[in-house]
Amino acid sequence: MPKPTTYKFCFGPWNLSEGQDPYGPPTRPVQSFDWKLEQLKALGYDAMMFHDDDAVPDVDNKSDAALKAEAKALKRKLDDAGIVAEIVAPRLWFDPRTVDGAYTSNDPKCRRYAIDRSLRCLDIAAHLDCDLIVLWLAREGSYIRESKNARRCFDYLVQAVDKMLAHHPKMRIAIEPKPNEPMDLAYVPTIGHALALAQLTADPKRVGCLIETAHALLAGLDPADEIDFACAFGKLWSLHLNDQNGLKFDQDKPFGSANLRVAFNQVRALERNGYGRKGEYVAFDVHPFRTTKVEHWTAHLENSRRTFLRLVEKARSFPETEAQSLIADRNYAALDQLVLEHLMGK
Ligand code: XUL
Ligand code: MN
Repeated sequence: MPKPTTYKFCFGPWNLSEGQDPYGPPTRPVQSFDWKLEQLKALGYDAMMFHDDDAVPDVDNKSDAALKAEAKALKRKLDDAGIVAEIVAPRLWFDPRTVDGAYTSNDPKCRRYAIDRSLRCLDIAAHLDCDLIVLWLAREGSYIRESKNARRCFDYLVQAVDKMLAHHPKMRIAIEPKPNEPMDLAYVPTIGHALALAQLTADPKRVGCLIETAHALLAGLDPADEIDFACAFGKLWSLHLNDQNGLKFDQDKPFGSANLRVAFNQVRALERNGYGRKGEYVAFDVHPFRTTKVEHWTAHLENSRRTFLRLVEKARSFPETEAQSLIADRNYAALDQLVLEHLMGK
């Protein structure tokens, strides 16, 4: 029996958000990066995840030398705090040049910008001693199907990933699929799409995936099955646990808060695949509610981690022998109830 995994935890500066939504302004004051890093440390987390411009603000207007100096200063700050940079992700959905997609824009100048920006994201990661880039392909899709040639777009996506692979020989790339929002329909909606795309690239070994609970649920899939699928390929390199109440906007709720059983099954899947044993982190891509008061600002992060660890205990104490005999007897009604009783406890 391998030793049980000791999980390591991560979140990003955007997970201490200020409460703005498409219908209203922030409900909490803006906080500095240093404050966010302090909270992360105080909560006992091990790593921080970054967008390129979380690490180097206004990255497009910085010289390579300035980018290096700022990234190295951040690295020193993280080292002093004993915190690791888990991933860096290019923010390819904000700039006007990404309005019609980044790598898949119809405009070649815009596609060029997206690739150049991604290469700079790789540079930032390298300065932070981090070997994993995450691509959330936010605007790679369309609102109007006829507006883009999807066949060509898949080629553009592969070409963009190939440029990144060539730029840095050690860097790995994890694709974070999401089926919709902001686009109506995304070109890479599921882990199956992400891993199939990886096979078309110049170095499939360096292209894997990141699963986000809410994104899998929005695709109508069970996140636990997505985890097992990705792990069958040895390609689950990062993870955004959260929760989602049905097919709505991306809610980024605390882990387990909408469906504890679905959360339990994700933890079981992580446990049976030994997720974390190669140094992978459990990241919570969760947001405070808009209603959250300043004094409760970090509760969703504390709660998500607590729920995760409670569910690890539940996974490890699951009555496996009893479950196996019910499975052998095809008594799935009793198995169903066994799971519920176990989750409800005494
Ligand atoms: C968007 C999302 C992003 C990515 C990082 O839904 O999950 O925060 O995780 O760019
Ligand atoms: Mn995410």
